[in-house]
Amino acid sequence: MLKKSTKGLNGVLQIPGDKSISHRAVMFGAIAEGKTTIKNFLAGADCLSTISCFERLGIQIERNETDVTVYGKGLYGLREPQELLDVGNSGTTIRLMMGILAGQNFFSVLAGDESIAKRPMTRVVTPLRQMGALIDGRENGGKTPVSVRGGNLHGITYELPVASAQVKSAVLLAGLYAEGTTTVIEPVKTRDHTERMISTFGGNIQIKDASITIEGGQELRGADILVPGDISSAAFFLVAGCIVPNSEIKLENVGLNESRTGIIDVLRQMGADVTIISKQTNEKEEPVGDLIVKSSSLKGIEIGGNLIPRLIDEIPIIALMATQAEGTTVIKDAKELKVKETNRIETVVSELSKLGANIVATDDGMIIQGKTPLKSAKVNSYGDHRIGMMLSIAALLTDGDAELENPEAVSVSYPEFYEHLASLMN
Ligand code: SPQ
Repeated sequence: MLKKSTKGLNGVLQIPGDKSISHRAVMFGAIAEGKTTIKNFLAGADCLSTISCFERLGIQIERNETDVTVYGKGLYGLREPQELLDVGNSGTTIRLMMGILAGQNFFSVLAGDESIAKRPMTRVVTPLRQMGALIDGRENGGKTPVSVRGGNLHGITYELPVASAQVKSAVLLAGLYAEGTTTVIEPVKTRDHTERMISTFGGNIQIKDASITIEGGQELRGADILVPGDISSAAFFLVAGCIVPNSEIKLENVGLNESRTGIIDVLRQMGADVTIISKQTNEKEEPVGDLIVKSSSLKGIEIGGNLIPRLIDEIPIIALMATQAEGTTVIKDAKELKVKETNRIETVVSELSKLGANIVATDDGMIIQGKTPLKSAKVNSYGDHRIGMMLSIAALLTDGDAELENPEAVSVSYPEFYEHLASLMN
């Protein structure tokens, strides 16, 4: 049962580590020479799947809550796994690992849960085959389970047909194993954590406008990584703070990488009272700051174009925010939502409609009319963590207690979510 908020949300939260960065820290740690330490690692189900896959590839990893040590064995230190590599619910794990496995002179099989079985893999399989990897699977390698027999790769120049950080990262990781140069050209800039991490681990990477180039055969060295709080997790409380009356929330140590801060641009455009109170930037590493958000009057806006990859995972919670804004919000150019953990156009529209929102699906997004009072209903996360968290925030505004089916999905990216929410309601 989800609770309605009566007194507003007030307090300070330390947002757990960034999911994208935690995955990459383990992956680069495994293929670098020597020890990597990771602090503020996200101990969510997705990142734990990444750890268990690398253990199956022969890498020793120690974890004490959010402190992780990876004993890297260099580019060619992984060994053929005896069992299937289970990626759970994690698209990032499977797609980035396919890039690394494409470089290995052995056989491996990857699979995950029901949601992963529906998600498209052709987008990574196509460039990796062009580089020389042998990949097979259901639907000609387009769906899991997929098998990879790697080795003998050569560099390619690849223009991404969709804006995807996962595809870009898979090609760059394979590029580390390829003979010659690998260049990826992005149609629109996507999150750049892989590029930053290649530098942090001592690798050489050139970025010029939309082209990213690396040379094969470079050796990486272990590093000490401090993972910033995940802005995609912070987004739920940023929106909650705006739409629940009498609220003021401080979120500490949130990652503010420009390629992820689209949510802050949208909050500001919609009229939200949000302040960044400190910002440390260490050029190659990840910028971090604290955020304060207060209850706000919001107005509808249009969201599309180059902004979409900078906030793709925040669209479910932005849709909820739009139900509480005056006027129309149009979200477009976001077809990619259809191939996430659920079809997020469908699940956002169906579940918010049950709560009384005025929202319709379009082919590449949704249109929301606000401001609408929300009513209590039985809703479902359908196993999608971001849908579960969005609905739990929506329930703070319903006229009675709402019921959420499959609430445990939130543990994929934010195991402490319900505890954090409850702490703000005291
Ligand atoms: O890892 P997964 O399951 O794909 O997770 C999601 C999420 O909501 O947490 C997407 F459903 O985030 C992706 C994101 O949408 C994480 C990611 C990354 O770490 O590189 C990139 C984005 O996906 P894509 O397909 O645009 O590359």
